[in-house]
Amino acid sequence: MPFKLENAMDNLMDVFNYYATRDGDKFSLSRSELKGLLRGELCHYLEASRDPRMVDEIMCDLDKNMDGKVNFEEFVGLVTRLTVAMQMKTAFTEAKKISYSYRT
Ligand SMILES: [Ca+2]
Repeated sequence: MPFKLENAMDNLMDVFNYYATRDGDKFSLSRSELKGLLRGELCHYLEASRDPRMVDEIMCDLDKNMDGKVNFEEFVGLVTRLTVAMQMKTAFTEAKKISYSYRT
């Protein structure tokens, strides 16, 4: 039986490690590593990931300890917020479908 949540956690760590080990410090994402991760992994869920000007803004937003890098904890904050937003969007879409089906 697959353990979906554990698999999701493993995937989260794998994705972070894949991009974080591209240059220097393997425990955090530099600006260019974050840019690669946003473009490579979040282009459908985060429209701003396609706009190079937004990378700096996203970086500043994520970099809570203000060291100019995004560590795993800061990265997970982004994933958490996006996951909640996607869940809410899905729930809203489903509610609209139900509401529409009552009207017809
Ligand atoms: Ca940081």
